[in-house]
Amino acid sequence: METVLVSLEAAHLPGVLRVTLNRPEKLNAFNPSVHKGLAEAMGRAEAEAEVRCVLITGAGRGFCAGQDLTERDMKSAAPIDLGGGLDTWYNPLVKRMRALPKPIVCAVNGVAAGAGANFALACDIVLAARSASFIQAFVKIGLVPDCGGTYFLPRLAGTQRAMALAMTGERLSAEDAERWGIIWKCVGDAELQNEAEKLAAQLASGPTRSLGLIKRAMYASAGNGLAAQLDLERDLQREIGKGGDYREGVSAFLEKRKPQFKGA
Ligand code: T3D
Repeated sequence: METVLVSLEAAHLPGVLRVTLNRPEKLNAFNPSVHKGLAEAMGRAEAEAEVRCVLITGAGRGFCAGQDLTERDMKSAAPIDLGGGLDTWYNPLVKRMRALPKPIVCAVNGVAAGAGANFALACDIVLAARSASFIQAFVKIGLVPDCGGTYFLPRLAGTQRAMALAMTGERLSAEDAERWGIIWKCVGDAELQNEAEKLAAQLASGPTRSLGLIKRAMYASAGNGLAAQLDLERDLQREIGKGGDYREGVSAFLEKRKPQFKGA
């Protein structure tokens, strides 16, 4: 069984690469096969011009329960090096997601725990079903948050809330995640896939290069002062202003019609 389903449904959702974590019996926990599937999906998103948006979700009742804990050998007394797995899998994945010059939408369909929660937060726009929840489960097994959690959470929720979530491992409902600004929207369970597809389709028919540069500017702001950020905006505006989608956008406005962006 494929542990990650990847499809570019040209007819149904043009331009959207749908990526579904597919180990429902383990709440889609990460194992090497899932990581390989995600690495392949990222490769397609990076290489294929037809892909103009990525939509990530999970099969079954969970989104992702983080690292598959059955993969770890607790019987041996030898020290366990968890840094290797982060170097090989999680860290490159998060870096590639953030560097991808195309939007990534996440539809969190159920519980997102440990690295599964932070994988969701590494996406650009996160929707969640009302019954979904986010758990920084690491502390419950004596670990520290990884997969970018200590970077994303304080920036999204503030240090106090990030600290408490990480230190208690308390479950955060999708409604509270929305209220705290950790995710974009919480929607009814039955509406999640439709809402996520609608958003992904809108982004996939948008000015892709512009969306990629918006992403770059937003993420650069965490490490920049105002002067550097203003300079970056100028540089990006200079670059994007030379593209066809800007001409098309302004022309469509002046001609009172809907723009037909080509992602150029
Ligand atoms: O090791 C490294 O590489 C370091 C990196 C670490 C990154 C991390 O992500 S550490 C955090 C790992 N994740 C967790 O600690 C979460 C563990 N899971 C849970 O706490 C609960 O399952 C949930 C709160 C997520 C959901 O609870 P519930 O009651 O809805 O479901 P359940 O019954 O616990 O789980 C359903 C099945 O999925 C169950 O299998 P079974 O008994 O029906 O055969 C359960 O064992 C399995 N499952 C859930 N999470 C994991 C898992 N199997 C393996 N690994 C999991 N993480």
